[in-house]
Amino acid sequence: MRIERISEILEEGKRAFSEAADEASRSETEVRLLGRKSELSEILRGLKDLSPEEKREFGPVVQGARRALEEAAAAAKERLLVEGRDWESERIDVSLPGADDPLGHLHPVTTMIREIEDIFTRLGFEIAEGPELETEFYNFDALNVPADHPARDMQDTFFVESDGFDTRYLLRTHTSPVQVRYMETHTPPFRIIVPGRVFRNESTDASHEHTFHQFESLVVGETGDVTVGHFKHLGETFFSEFFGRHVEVRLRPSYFPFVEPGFEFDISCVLCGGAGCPACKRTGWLEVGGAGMVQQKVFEAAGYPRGKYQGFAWGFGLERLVMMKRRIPDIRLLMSGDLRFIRQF
Ligand code: YSA
Repeated sequence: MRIERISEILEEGKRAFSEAADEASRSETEVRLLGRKSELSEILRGLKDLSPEEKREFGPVVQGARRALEEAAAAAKERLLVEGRDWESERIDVSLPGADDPLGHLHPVTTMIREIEDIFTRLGFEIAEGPELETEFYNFDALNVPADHPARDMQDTFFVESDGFDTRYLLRTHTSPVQVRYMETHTPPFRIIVPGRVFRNESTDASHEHTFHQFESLVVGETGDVTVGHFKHLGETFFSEFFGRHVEVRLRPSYFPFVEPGFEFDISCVLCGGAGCPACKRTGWLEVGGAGMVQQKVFEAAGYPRGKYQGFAWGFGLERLVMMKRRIPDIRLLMSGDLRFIRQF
């Protein structure tokens, strides 16, 4: 065995690996120089037949040559991988504008609920809520709307099949049932608002939806502490803040079984300032909801003693306020799911 021959194999191998132009020739070189039938493997196998002195002399040289060739083979593989990449197709133009990933945003009704909650929270109100699937008791009976009373027809109701239950379930037609639910667990004085979704079994048009939102307000204190004057003032304060301009409130006598006296609640037209325009049908006023002083029977249904407390409540249609504020001509657009509409907000 000649040391010179091992050096020759090593030199030739290093050159062959560094000159390999593609993976096929690199791999062929690897088999030829390092494979089982290669000269180097043959020499390695022959080491066992040498004398101990010769083993000591040749062993490290042959092993070293093999390691060096394996490293040269790996380096060539790495080099060919890098050279073989199609860098042109992977080029990134960092000066190009970024991809347009559209960001979602809140629905105008949600934005408005938050705005209303903000205003009332600043005025010291608490926000309460109740179930959308309601019992006939809270939606009607507790609000002094007895069974078979014509007042029950004022709101067309989606009743839910309630066989097997003691009570009849329905989709609440207004947020007023939360009044009684809240009072059952709280003692006056308190002031709350109740924003929420309500449902009515009625045909739709530009100002009527079957599913819409109301927000209720309920303020209760000891008898004599809460008056219609407070109520009118609160309405003016809220609507002026909400529309960002001075708004007048007008109360017209009306009937709701759960209040006495009851009112229709009008505000001065926010488009013409009360002068008269098509939006207010030239009256200068816009109707926004119902209101009144809470009926003692409602207090009794909540477990309060008759005559001890006094308070007012109102229920406003939220979509109609959104329509006024955002100048939306048809309520049905809000629930249409039409992105061309929603993206404007
Ligand atoms: C009255 C007195 C109180 O002490 C408390 C609350 C109330 C309001 C009562 N609960 C109620 O629901 N009255 S209402 O049937 O006249 O509805 C109130 C408001 O909801 C309406 O003024 C209107 O703005 C809105 N609304 C009613 N039906 C609607 C609707 N909005 C859109 N689509 C409908 N179908």
